[in-house]
Amino acid sequence: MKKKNITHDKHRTPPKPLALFARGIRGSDPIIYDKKPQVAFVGRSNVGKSSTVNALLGVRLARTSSTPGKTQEINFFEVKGKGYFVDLPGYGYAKMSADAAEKIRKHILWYLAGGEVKPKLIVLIIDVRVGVTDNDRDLIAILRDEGHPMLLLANKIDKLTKNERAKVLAHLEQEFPDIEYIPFSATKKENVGVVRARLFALLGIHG
Ligand SMILES: Nc1nc2c(ncn2[C@@H]2O[C@H](COP(=O)(O)OP(=O)(O)OP(=O)(O)O)[C@@H](O)[C@H]2O)c(=O)[nH]1
Ligand SMILES: [Mg+2]
Repeated sequence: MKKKNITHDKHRTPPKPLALFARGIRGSDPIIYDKKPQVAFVGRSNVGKSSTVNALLGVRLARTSSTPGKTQEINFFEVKGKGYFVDLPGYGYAKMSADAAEKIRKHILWYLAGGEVKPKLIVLIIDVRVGVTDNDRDLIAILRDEGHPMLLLANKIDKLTKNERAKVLAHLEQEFPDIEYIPFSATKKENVGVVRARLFALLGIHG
């Protein structure tokens, strides 16, 4: 029987992973002053922020759950050593106590609007079955005031019929004529490639 030559493989340096979990933070941390560019994912709880991060990276790094409130920390995922995808906790979860909701709101605003960092882009995600909520509107107003670039992802578009889809998108267009929106599905991968190319370019990753 022919012997397999495994010595060659043993000495090869392993390929660098596309992305890795760098850190989860709950307050100030040196990682936010890192010079590498950041793209942040925000939105109501359960809209699919962590699922979107995973779909874009092509690996299940961010923890997801059908129960709202899964992500508690601000999670930094390093992409190709060039920059970070930042997965934030969700707001607006009805069953959360007022105190807990306020704490999360402050935490999100500290990161997004505290002036400590300026992400290259804030990806605001909505669940198309729920639509834009008042919490989303409040956040959009704050981000607009601070001059943050925003991209709206209309996630879970796979759940809508053709007619519903057209209506939801027309509604977004009407309410936010100045914000770009993209119909999206993290689970069915709709527009994942397009969004990935856009965000990777912002992190300085090409091809
Ligand atoms: N049908 C459908 N379900 C999705 C999609 N994206 C996410 N989900 C589901 O929505 C649920 C919530 O997803 P997560 O990614 O955990 O949501 P999140 O916004 O990170 O939630 P929090 O961390 O609690 O703020 C999970 O059950 C996902 O499988 C999508 O595009 N289509
Ligand atoms: Mg999450």
